[in-house]
Amino acid sequence: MTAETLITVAPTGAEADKAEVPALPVTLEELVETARRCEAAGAAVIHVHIRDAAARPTLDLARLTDTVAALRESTDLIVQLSTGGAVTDSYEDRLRVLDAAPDACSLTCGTVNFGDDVFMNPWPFMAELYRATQAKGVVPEFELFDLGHVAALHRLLDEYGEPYGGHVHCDLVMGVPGGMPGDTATLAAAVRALPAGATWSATGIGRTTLPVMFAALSAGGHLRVGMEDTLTYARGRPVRDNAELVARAAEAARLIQRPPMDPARAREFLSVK
Ligand code: KMH
Ligand code: ZN
Repeated sequence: MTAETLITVAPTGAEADKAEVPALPVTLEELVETARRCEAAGAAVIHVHIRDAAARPTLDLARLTDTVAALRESTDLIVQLSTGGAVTDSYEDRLRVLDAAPDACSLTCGTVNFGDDVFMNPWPFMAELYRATQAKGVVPEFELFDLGHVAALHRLLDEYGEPYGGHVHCDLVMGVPGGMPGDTATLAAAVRALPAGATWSATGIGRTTLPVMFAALSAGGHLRVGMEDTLTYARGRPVRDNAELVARAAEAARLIQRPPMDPARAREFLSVK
C-alpha cells in the first residue's frame, strides 16, 4: 500500500450548467484560481475539461493549449486533459486533445450508458487513442466506469504493451447511472480484477461520493474528487467550491495515516515526465 494518498481534482466536467452552478470554474481565470487553491488543499493532479466563452464544453485546441500553459505556470499540478469530453464530442476532436501536449490524459476503457445518454468508447477508438498516447509521450489514466472496462484494459495492454512511462494507473468512476454502482463490494471486485502492479483511484458520483471515498481509502487506493462528480457537499448543502472537496479528502487521507502526496512525488509515482 502506498504510504501517501494521491488526490486528483476534477473541477469542472462537461455536464453541469454554469447558470445552475455559479461556483463551477469555467473561465481560464476561474480554473487557474481553483487549481491554485486545490493544490494548497492537497491535490496533486488536475483532470481538466474546459468551456467556451458561453460556458459550453469545448475541445478547442487553442484553448486547451493555453489552459495547459496557464496551469503549468501557476501550479505544480500534473495536468491531465480529458479525452472523454462531452457525450456529443467527435472521436476526431477527442484524439486531437493530445496535441495540446498535457502531462497526462484520461482514457476510458469502454462504452457506457451515461444517464439518458451514451458515452461512446468503441474498441477501435480506444486503441487509436492509446497508441497516440504512447507515440506522443502522454501518460494515460484508464477510466473504468464498469467491470467490463477492466477486461478491455487487459486487452489493451496485451495487444499494445505498456503505457508511456511504464506504469498503469486507473480511476474507478462509480455511481454513474448506467455504470457500476458506487459501493464497497463493487469496488473490491473491480480492484481484484485490475492488472498486477496497477495503482488506482476511485470517485463516486453524487451521493456515492463519500461511500466510495472511504471504501477506496480503506482498500489502499487513491482519490478523485471535484465538482465534475459531486455538487452536493452534504444533505441539502451545495458544494461551495472545489477546494473544500479536496480539503475533505485530504483530511480523510490524513486520518487514515496516508497523507496527501505532493505533486513532485506524484510525478514519480505516475511516471510523468
Ligand atoms: N463527460 C463524460 C462524458 C473523461 O473525462 O475522460 C466523460 C468524462 C470522462 O468525463
Ligand atoms: Zn472528465
